Amino acid sequence: MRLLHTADWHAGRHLSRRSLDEGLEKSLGELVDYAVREKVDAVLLAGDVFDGTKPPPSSQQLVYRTLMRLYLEKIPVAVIAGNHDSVGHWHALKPVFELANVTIVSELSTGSVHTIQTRSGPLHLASLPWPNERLLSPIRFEQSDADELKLTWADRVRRLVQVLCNELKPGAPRLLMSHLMVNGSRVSCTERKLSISDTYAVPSEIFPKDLNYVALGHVHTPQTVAAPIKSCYAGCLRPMDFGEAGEARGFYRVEVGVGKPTETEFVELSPAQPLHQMELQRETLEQELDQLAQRPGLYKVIVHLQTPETGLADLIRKKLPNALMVRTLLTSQSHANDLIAPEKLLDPVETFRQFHQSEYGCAPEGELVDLFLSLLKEDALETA
Ligand SMILES: [Mn+2]
Repeated sequence: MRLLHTADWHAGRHLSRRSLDEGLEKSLGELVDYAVREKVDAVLLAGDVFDGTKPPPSSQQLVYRTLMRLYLEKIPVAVIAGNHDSVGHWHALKPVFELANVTIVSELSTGSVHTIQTRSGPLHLASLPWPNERLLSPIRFEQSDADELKLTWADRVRRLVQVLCNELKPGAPRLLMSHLMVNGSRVSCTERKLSISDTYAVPSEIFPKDLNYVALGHVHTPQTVAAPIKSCYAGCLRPMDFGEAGEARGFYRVEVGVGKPTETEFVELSPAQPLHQMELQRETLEQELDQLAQRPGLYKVIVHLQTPETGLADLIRKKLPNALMVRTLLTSQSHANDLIAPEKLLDPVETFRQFHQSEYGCAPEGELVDLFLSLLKEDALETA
């Protein structure tokens, strides 16, 4: 049986106010084309389908159109909610998408075990969406109340995985899909910091050895997790921040069968909106911008300068409209990262002076300080 394991689409994501959905649309198109061409039996979508709990209508349309294309190609889909998704939103969509052979699991439950009928036979799937504490703590296991109260968050996740996987019947491939942080995974720079901390991490030993595969979402770097059974993070479908520039993005092709070792292959997609971080010298700036403007992608431009220059960001954006972020770095700025003494932060004018000094290598002019003071007064009046 051939599966396509994907996760972390983050539809509706913006980078410096630019929507990244254009690149996502192309990647989703390639994903569906691949599923059709390679005769994939089912698609597993392991959470963070949307970037926020109130996704824009255009992003919703993009996701639903993709799911409908898979339905029209007779490829069943299973979806779980991630920490960025709205549990209620997916719950509301459930009855509609059931008609299109899309199985949605948004809430934590000991009963989230489904048999998905595919062209190559049935597939038994246990689903564990993002186990947030509020949804996890009301779940009861077969223990006395007093014992249950002693269970930590990780204990509860472990118990839930056990209970779910015990429900998986034999005779067909048995899988677990979860949106979860597993200890020791290599993280990217775009996951929410708390959600990848040790507080919300579980050891991979909690996955039962008799499963055929664990399809994971949450961590944005695609990887095979060190675990007793084959477990992978599909990673996000395309780069989402300049810190991820150049990292491989795509999905996993997974071959599973009863009594056979599971085989996985990472399928890399070339991003439609590649992200580039460029460090340029002021002397050759114009010339280099002209060249960059010929290449597709979104840019973060860092310019090395001898002296501060007003209007530089406007000049850069005029020549390279895809420069979403512009930073300047003064050659004399050796003390740029010096920390400002905390007591000085109490005086806003002094803080502003220090900021100007570290950012532009010189003290602000009197006129600029006056302007800063008038803005400060305006703000004080507004917030009073
Ligand atoms: Mn994510």
